Amino acid sequence: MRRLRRQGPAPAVGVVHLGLGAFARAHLAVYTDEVDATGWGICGVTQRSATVRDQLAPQGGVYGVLTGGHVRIVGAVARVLDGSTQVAAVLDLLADPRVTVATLTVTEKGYRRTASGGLDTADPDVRADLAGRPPVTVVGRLVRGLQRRAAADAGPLTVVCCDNLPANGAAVERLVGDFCAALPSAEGDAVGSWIATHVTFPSSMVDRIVPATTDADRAEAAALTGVRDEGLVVAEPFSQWVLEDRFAAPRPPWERTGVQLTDDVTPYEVMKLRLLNGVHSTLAYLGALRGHRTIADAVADPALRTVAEGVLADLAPTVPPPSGVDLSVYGETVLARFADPGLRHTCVQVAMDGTQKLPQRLVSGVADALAAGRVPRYATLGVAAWMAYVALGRDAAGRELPLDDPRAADLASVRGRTDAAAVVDALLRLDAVFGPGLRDDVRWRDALVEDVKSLLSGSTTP
Ligand code: CS2
Repeated sequence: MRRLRRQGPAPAVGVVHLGLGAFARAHLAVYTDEVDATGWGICGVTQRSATVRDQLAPQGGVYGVLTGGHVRIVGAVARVLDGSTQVAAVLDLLADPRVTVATLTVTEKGYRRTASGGLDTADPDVRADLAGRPPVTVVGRLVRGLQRRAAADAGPLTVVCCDNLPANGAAVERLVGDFCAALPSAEGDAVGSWIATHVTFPSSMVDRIVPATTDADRAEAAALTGVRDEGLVVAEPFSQWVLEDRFAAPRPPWERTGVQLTDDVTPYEVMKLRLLNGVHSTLAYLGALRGHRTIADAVADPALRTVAEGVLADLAPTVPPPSGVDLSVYGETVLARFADPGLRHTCVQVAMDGTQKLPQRLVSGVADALAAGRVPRYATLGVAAWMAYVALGRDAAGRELPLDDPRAADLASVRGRTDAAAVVDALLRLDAVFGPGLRDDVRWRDALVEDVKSLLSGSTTP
């Protein structure tokens, strides 16, 4: 079968994107593709492996997005660089005056943050980037690229974080500042003050469910289009992007393609992280423990649907609703999206990187509820399910559950343990996940121990 290929010229590159995973291809690139302008092509940079470059380069960057039996061909990715071997080209692009926006989807763990949200300067990759090798980390790449941009006097640029972190723009701005501060002082001061006057970091809330692409998806798309597409991504019909309107330089006119520009993204971010992602993670851990393969299977299980509704009810009072949004309608929509049987989003995919996800998805909402005087029973069960997933490492049928987490070494001591109190106390000590206030809340700790105990004893019905 013929391979999908670009017809005609690629758009000129105006956006550089770090972390060209499936999500960015189904979200940012689709919005950008709809912008009717030729100057807003994306140069996508793969962050850790060359696979996406190897899939897309022979197709001229063109790929399809499979949604509910329909394939949409996307041409916005004009060029793809392999971040592991083409670092100099990435830095040159960040210093190119025609590039005025840098977007990021490197996942939570890509930022190398400490428990308090600063740059982890003890991380070996961060240290090596600071010492001056061709940078590997996203923050190292940004700062080294911006140093070149300052030297080239190439003008202002906007950095748009599109990862699921609270106040994601401010979070990246802080990390960039920390990197500059850790450089030799004259060098760090020079780039730091250039960034302060030439670069902005608007926050954004991004939302689209994009499961990993399977061979079956590629076969389905090929049957629909008659061409082979190695870069195919799969996505649900829903898509949302709320973006803080704080750009330092020209940007694609995304508002024409449905992006909501706003002065304050915070209420949207908190709502999405807690009411969508918090419920997603809860379903992922409990679903995996009960032997469900996908999130759709999990939410179709009446016991787990009750839990999902309970998490929504627990966390909604901790969310200041964005203007005009009814949180109960939002929650129902979220559950309907999870129930989409066509998505085949696996529980173990969502379960990955729990230490990076739990704080903003479940723990911060639990802390707010406790501060308001109540123990949020279902959100607590979500946290307990993560603990049981880590400790048990097996589902109800005895099948192994993968522990895919950058802090897997810190979790190893509880793997295989059956004493609920010991598991809870060991995991509560992880600063990166739980703050001291929570750890010392006896009511909450007791509720967790009770839930973990029943999950460890094989009772997966809450
Ligand atoms: C999911 C998200 O994998 C996960 O952790 O919760 O990727 C989720 O699908 C997206 O945030 C939806 O916008």
